[in-house]
Amino acid sequence: MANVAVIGAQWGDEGKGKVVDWLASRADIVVRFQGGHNAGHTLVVGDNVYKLSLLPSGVVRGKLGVIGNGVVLDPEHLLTEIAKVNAQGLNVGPHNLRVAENVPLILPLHPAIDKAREVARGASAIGTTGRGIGPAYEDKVARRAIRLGDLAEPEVLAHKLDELLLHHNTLLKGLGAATFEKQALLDRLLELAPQLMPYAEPVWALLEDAHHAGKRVLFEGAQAVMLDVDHGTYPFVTSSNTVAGNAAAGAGIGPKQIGYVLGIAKAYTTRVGAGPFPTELHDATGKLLGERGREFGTVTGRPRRCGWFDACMVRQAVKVGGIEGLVLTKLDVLDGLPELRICTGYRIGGEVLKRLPASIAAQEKAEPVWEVMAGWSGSTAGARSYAELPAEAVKYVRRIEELVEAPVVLLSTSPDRDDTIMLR
Ligand code: 2SA
Ligand code: MG
Repeated sequence: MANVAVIGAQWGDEGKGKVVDWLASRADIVVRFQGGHNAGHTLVVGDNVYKLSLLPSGVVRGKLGVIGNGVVLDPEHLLTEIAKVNAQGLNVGPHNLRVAENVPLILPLHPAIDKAREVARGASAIGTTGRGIGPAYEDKVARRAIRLGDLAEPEVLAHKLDELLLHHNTLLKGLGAATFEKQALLDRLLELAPQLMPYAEPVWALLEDAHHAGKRVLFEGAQAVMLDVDHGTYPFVTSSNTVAGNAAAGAGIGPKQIGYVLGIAKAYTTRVGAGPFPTELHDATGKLLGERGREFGTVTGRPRRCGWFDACMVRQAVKVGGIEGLVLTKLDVLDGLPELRICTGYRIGGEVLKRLPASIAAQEKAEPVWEVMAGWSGSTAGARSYAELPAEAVKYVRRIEELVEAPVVLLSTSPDRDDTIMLR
């Protein structure tokens, strides 16, 4: 089996956690390459429900978990999340979790700025998770980030904190928020260092060795293509590249080591946070999808906005994300709906487009071009073979494949790992 990268094909929460868990059983190493603890992956294993946001999902299956340099790492959160899953019976520690020594850190000032900015934006707020993801990536690109490896060098760390605070305290003052003190930050980081440093490693070298040893690596994406900082609905995006190409840069491997790119899409669409959403439903059907699909953010508990499947958007995600096959999840949420809609294009100012334009103003004006399909009365929940599906459900899946120009290789019919239909 080739190395696989798993990425979201919509706006996140497509059910990547379950699929990654399913694939992790066939892999040796599971790598996170972007995002941070803004992600929320729910894994159901028997009676246990694990809610992971920073840890690679593979840790639940006893695989080696790796946090790559492309992630932004909140050290406090990392230790808390490890303690939480270990209290649930896992055994996560430096023996099965490795963290890139060059990963940039999220410090308490990052969520402070994230939240203060959101307040300052008022009605035009992005709807971030408030976890400091954006400000931490800004620091990385601005070349002033504190990286994990810096914790081993107290003098360098002190100097870097000076530079960081010069910038951030000015910003925080401007936003009317509380500023941060160098000594307290330094003391805390040095206190955490002995707990964190045993995890630090040149991950690129670990992956190079793994490659030569014939180990199979799974790259676990967070968020999704439409939240990609370049290719998504900018500025209503997260601050990292979520496309499969970033698995290479965010882990320190060559692009050819990503053998296969698997995209995950829900059989309908959801979005949490603000921003354009052409197929959004503001009616009873939208409410029904949210209730049946239990559409609440894993990290923040926010209700997710719901709408019909947008084939035009997923097709675009397939192209820019390099998706070779799709997993369609939560088909059962559509059970019993008399009629289904799929968006095949957008009407924008009298013109029909087969892609979502980059302009946010145009995206907001986009009216879906609908294709209406018959629903099904039977149940697809828990189906484990294609033969168990109603004919209309099969038609719906086949039509999606045609429109998005990628085969549906797996169908997930419940959160349970075994309720998965392999189509190819
Ligand atoms: P941020 O915090 O800077 O990354 O927010 C920027 C935008 O990215 C969206 N975003 C997400 N969308 C869906 N799921 C995410 N993870 C959690 C989950 C979300 C939660 O899996 O449920 O619990 O609320 C996630 N993370 C970031 C975010 O909504 C902004 O639109
Ligand atoms: Mg999620």
